[in-house]
Amino acid sequence: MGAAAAVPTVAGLNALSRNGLGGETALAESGASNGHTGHEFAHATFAPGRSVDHRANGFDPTELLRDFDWGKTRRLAGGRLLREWTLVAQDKEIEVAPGVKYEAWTYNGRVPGPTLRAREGEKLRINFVNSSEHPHTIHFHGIHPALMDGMPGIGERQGGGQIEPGESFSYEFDAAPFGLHLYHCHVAPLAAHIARGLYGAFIVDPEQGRPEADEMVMVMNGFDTNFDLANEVYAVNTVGFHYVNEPIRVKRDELLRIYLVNVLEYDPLNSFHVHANFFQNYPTGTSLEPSEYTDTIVQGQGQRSILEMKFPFDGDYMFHAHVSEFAELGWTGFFRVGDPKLLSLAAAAAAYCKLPWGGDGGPA
Ligand SMILES: [Cu+2]
Repeated sequence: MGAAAAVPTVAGLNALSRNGLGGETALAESGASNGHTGHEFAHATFAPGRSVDHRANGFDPTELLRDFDWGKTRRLAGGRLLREWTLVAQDKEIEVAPGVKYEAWTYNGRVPGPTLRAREGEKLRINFVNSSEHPHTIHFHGIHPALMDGMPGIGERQGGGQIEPGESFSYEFDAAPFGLHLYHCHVAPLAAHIARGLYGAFIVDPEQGRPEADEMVMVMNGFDTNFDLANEVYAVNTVGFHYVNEPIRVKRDELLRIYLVNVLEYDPLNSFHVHANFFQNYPTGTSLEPSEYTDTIVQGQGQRSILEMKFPFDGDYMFHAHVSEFAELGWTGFFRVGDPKLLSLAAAAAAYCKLPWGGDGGPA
C-alpha cells in the first residue's frame, strides 16, 4: 500500500480502539492493511530530539532493568515461606517512543509488569485484581494445578478461569522449577491481550542461588500502534531506543547477568546480539551449567534465557536485535562500560542503522 493518506492518525486509531476491543475494530474502521505500511507511518510519528516522558508513563526503563519485586513474605505453620504479591490490571495510555502514544493494558500500571522473583520451593500467592474494562487472567509459566493456570474455561465455578472486570482471584502454587519464566494474560484474542502489555518476567532462583552479579531484566517487546497486526515500535522494556538515549551503565570486569525474555507478538522470532563480546547462555535458566558460548541468540515468543558476560574494556557497546528492521525501529541500545568519553551516541547509532530521526537532532 503506497497511499500514506489512507493511513489514519494515532489519535484517530486510539479513539477507534476505545470503542471496541482494539485490533479488529480499528483495523476494520481504518481500512488499514496488514504489512509494512504501519512502519512508514511510525517513522513519521517519531519526534526528533525528544525523549519519552517517563514520569507520565509512571515507569523508567533504566529503573525497570534492576527492579526485582520480591513481594511480601511470612512463615506458614510448619516453617514454609509464603511469598505474596498483588497485581492489578489497569488500562493506561503510555508513550512507547517519543511522541508515540499507545493505549496499553498493564499489570500495576507498567509494561512489562513487575519482575516477580522468588526462591525454589516457596509457596507463592498472587492476588489478581481486574480493574481493567476487559476480562483478563494471569497465566504463569511453571508447574502448577490446572485451576491456577489462568486459562479461560478452566475453573470459573471455583472463581478462577477468566476474571471479569471488577473481579479478583488469587493464584497459588509452588515456586518450581527454578529458572527464568514469564507470566501473561491468556484471554482471547490472545495476541491482542499480550500485545497490549499484559506480561512480565517471573524468576525462580535456585535454592543455592547464583554467583554474585550485576543483574538486570530485559523483556523484548513491541507495539502495534495502529492496530494493523504488525509492530511499529520494537524495544527492550517498552521504550524504543531508550538505552541509546540512556546507555546501561556497567562496571568493567564485573559479572553481568541478563534475564532475557521474548514476549514479542506478531513476529515469529526475536533475537539478542551484543557487540565486541560473548556471553554464556543458560536457556530458560533451568540449569546451572551454560549450554553455549555465543554473541547472538534467537528466541520465539515465550522463550527466555539467562545470559552472563563481563566486559574487559571500557567503552560503549551496542546491543540489538539481529533483525535489522527491529533494530531500526527501536530495538537498539548500548552498554556503557566505565566512563569512556569516546563517542557521540547519536552519531554511533546513526552510523549503524537508519534511525527514524535520521541521526541529526537525535538523542544527545
Ligand atoms: Cu487480557
